[in-house]
Amino acid sequence: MKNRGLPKDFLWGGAVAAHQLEGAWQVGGKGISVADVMTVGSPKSYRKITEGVIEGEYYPNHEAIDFYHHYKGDIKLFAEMGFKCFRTSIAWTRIFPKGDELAPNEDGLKFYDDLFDECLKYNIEPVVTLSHFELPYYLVTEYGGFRNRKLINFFVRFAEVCFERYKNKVKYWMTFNEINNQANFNEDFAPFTNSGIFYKQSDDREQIMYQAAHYELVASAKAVQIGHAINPDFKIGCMLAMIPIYPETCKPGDILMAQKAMERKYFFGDVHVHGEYPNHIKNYWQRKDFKLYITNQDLEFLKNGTVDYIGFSYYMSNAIRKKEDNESYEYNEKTDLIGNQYVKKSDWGWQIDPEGLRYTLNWLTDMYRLPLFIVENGFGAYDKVEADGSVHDAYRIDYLREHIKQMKLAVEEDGVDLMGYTPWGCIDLVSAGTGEMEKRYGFIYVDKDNKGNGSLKRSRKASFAWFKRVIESNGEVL
Ligand code: P53
Repeated sequence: MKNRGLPKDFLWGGAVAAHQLEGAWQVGGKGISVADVMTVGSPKSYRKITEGVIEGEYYPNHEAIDFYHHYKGDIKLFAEMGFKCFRTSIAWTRIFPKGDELAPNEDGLKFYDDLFDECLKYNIEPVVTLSHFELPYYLVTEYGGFRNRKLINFFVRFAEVCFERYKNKVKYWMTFNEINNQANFNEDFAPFTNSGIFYKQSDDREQIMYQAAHYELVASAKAVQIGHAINPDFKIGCMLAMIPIYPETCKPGDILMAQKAMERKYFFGDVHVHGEYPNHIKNYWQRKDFKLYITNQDLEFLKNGTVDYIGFSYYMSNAIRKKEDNESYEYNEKTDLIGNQYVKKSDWGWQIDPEGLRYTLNWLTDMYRLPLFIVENGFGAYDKVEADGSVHDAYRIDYLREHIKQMKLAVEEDGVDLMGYTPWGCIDLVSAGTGEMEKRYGFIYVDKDNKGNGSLKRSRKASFAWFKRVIESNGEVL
């Protein structure tokens, strides 16, 4: 017999991040964030990170889709789709423009009051990420980003101000978006967006990454404790980028290699959930002779600030093989991942793997036994606007349908405890990885191109009506 469907109170919605849609980069006293110094890239190249805002460069996040001035109309469209929740982030630089101030910026706080009120008007529950790739740039230039222990308290102050201010409007929180991206320390994007770290030639990148991650994990744990004290009903989660790494074959070396690569990428979850570092990572640090600044008090904070749920993004899966000479199962994310011949890729090379979502939901449940929340999933694709203005995004519907099917199987057959599902970029926005507008995820089309031209006009894509039916039927009509 088939089990019941998704829970009645399942949180269907959509997800975005402040810097990718708000624009208004200098309105209301907002400071410059790390996203404000990144230019536009392409499907094959990351964005350039400039030293400050340089004249003549194009910075797509400065205006983005100007959600700051369009949010009322946009939320009305979300309500029309039947959203039960809306995931966004609070731009740190609206609240603390430089990051080290003692008092917050009232204009910024007021903006989010209005935004959350607008959601609540339609019974849309705000789901809020505190740090989503938008650290104050001043903390990078003056403090070195999360290389610096002082950042712990700057973040905690920011978190506390938000918890206190919105304690009656927001129940669901997450601390650091995709905290584990920075495990890929050999490239420059994740260290900068996660932690405001700009590596110098002489840096030991890996050691610095573990140190920054530690400070963030402590900052997260402190915030969780403070949040629960402010409102015991708060649900505060971590946020992981889940890209499972499969073994290429059943060769024992490949299996173990995949396991080791997974450990390197996902130990962050162990610390968030169990409040302590797993032995494999402590032993690894020892073997590498890393000198990390970790105090006993830090460890106590970690222990007492464990999360209530696991929020995660899922877009794709990866694979790995053990190379003959890799006796110690070293892992370099930048160079070691290999293609999977059994799955197709998006135009950006992301491997499409719906069953991988079910695998991920089970893996996280087996590891952590906490409620899960899929806070990002979706298909970045080029859309074509027809002469009559419509967008037939059947490919996006296909991607989402196949993933939702697997998500349902995980709940109904495997018994996974799942809180909700918020597809990424429910309205077209600036891509985090490439800065493009034309890598689109939305149910709502926004007229703007990669160079910044366009009317910013919003229109419904075919997937809009489709997703509305999905929500209406609680996932039964796909
Ligand atoms: P974009 C890499 C891999 C998986 C998720 O990404 C990632 C990234 C970073 O690019 O980021 C998350 O816009 C992130 C969002 C981001 C979204 O996935 O590069 O939380 O901010 O926009 C999609 O296509």
